Amino acid sequence: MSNDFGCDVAAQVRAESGRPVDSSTTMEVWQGLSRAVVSRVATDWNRTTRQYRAGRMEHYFSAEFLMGRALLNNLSNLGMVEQARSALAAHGINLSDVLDQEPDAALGNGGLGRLAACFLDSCATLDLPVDGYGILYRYGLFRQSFSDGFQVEEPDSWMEDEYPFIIRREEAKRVVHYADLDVYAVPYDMPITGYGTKNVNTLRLWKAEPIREFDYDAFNSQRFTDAIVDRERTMDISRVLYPNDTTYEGKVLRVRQQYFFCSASLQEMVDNYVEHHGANLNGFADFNSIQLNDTHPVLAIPELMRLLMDEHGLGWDAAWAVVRRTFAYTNHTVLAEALETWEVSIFERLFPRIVEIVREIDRRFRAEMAERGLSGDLVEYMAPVSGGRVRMAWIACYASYSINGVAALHTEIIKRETLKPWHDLWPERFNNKTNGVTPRRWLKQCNPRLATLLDDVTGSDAWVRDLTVLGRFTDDVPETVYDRLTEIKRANKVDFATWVARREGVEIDPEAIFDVQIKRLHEYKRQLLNAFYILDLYFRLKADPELEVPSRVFIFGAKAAPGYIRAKAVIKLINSIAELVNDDPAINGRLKVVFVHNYNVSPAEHIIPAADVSEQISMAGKEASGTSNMKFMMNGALTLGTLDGANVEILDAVGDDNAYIFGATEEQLPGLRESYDPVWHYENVPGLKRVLDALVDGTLDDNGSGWFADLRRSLMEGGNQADTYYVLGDFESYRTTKDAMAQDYLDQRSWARKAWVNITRSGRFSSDRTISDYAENVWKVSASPVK
Ligand code: 26W
Repeated sequence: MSNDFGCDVAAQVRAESGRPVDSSTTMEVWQGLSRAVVSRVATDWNRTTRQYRAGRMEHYFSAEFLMGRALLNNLSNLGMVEQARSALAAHGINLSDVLDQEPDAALGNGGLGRLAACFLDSCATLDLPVDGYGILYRYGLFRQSFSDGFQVEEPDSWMEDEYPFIIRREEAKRVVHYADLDVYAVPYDMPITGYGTKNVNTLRLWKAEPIREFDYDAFNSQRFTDAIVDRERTMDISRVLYPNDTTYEGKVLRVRQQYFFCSASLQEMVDNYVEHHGANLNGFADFNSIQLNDTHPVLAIPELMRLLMDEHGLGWDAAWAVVRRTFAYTNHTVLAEALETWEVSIFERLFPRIVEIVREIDRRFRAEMAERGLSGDLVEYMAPVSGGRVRMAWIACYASYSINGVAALHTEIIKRETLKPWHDLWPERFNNKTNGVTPRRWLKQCNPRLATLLDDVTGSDAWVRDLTVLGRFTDDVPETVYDRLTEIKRANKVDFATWVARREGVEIDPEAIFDVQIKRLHEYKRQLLNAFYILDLYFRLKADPELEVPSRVFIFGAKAAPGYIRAKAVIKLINSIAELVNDDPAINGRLKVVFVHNYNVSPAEHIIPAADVSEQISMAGKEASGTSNMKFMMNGALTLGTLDGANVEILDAVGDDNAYIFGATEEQLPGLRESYDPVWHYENVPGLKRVLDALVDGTLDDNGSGWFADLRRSLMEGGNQADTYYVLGDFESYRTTKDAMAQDYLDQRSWARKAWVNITRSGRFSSDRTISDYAENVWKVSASPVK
């Protein structure tokens, strides 16, 4: 290996494998290269940490960080991709083969966890003193495979081999106390590099470990199981990520997890405060603020009260004054079934002191509201504790100085409905922070061809740190740019076709329209609507083989929560449609359906650059923001969507001519629902009857599960209560719009222009914009570049 870095890498690989590089496995090369990268950032990381700790900091508390792969991200941020490539090439090793060895760190369910990861990237890039805090799950989100088209889940042991990007900090461990158990919280730190900066931020993930290795007495008395029970109970705490997004379950282990990382993180923050600013904790909020990523970390509120009062001698009022200036809360969903409330009895069993504090918060809240003259009913509705349950969102609203939604429409809905009484009381606490995504991972790294075009058109790579730069190049670009854009998309589609053939065993034609829906499987996201369109198009083609429609490839990626049967039924349905359509000789490849199994961050990096159509088709009012919509836009896919979440703002950015909007609006829906008759739609909307009947007439096989009949029933039975998410109601509008979109695709030049508008107007959906807004208006932190 020729250069310095090459020598580092070779040394690390040899240390890893005990063999020369040429005789090491690709996995060992990945390990060695990754270690060489960590070694490169060590000094800057340490400097950044020390500098941040002396000043004001923001702390991002999140039960989920969906980080994906780290190696390419770090190489790219450090400007070392080419060095790495040539270092490996000297040994005849291909960099991309090595990158492919890396497991995804899937410590999140979906949007909320990936948002946290994009935010960390932006904070580091903007030199902001922000650290992330979460849990080092031994098992990330389950691995998904299909058996007869049914989803099968397996554990995701992503760290079983060594993982060089996370460093154990033995010396910084803390004790977390439960009524029935004391455990160690051991921090594992991940360096978060930024693009083109020396700052290296930290993601601190806590792992639960037993204080006593095991009970030696029990072991000696031959009671082997007894000897290890407590040990296993402790390890359980950080063992596995709960795979439920959007549906709340009051599992004891989940609340243990939540308290675990909140307590450990706060202990560290308080100790750091004392070290730098002395033992008087009244000034804590001058140097610290905490963003609560949904309600999962809300236990931090009573826990900070406890630390301030019980361990640092503050009285209630002084402690509450600190708390009120420390926390900011982000809401990520309006779905009622996602609101976390815990039985008081669970709290009592785990942490009696926290219950005392929560009850006192409740008592004072009630007194305060009575004094303000609120009605008894309203006070009861808003109370932190009521009907034997603790309500996490209410505690968050009461204690936080800032409450935000994640897209303009979403923020309006939480002000008007979900959190209305809180908005009535304290409108000044509410603000919007429309989500964003990092253009480093979601453009530069995943779509290098497009990145080169943008470098060429704009004359530099400044857009990587300031995506709004692209906005200056929307108009008046030479026509050749559109030709290059078309070629790039085409090349990405060819690459993707190869990837899909290898991974899923399906042949797809790069000439076809690649139409993509990738997100968690949920009824409100309406993958079913998409499936119905495909089935309908199939029947139309069967009925009229001469029908002139552009070839399509429909691509899905989605995991269903293991207990969410109806979501699993949709997966089975799409797989059944794929089986029906893909091999039908009469269709002759004009329609293909691919369900990419085990959808995750790195598959997304292959899929998105190859997409033509971005499906964002949730029932209006239900998708808080969406973030894949932004990733697609950045990569030149056009949105086919409802006026929901951030789609509204995407439409505003690109204009009516450059997006395809359909369906009932959030405003119209309540009126429409009053007289909604799904059966009328079934009988009268062209195509619907044929599609719905195919669920039960033997056209599609659900292997005797009865799931397809249940899907059909859920849409048709129960009067205007049926079809909660208005699938049949929006079908006609969806079909018309999607048909028109496909026709438009045939004019490749005009399509490329639309794609170009989308790319160049995506600047406001960079997470850098979101984070700058949080930093300035909520966190009050400013850039702190290390020298
Ligand atoms: C209690 C179980 C549970 C777990 C996770 C309830 C709710 C959640 C999350 C709030 C679900 C989630 O990921 N929400 C998504 O957040 C994204 C980032 O803000 C948004 O873009 C998505 O629209 C929203 O669904």
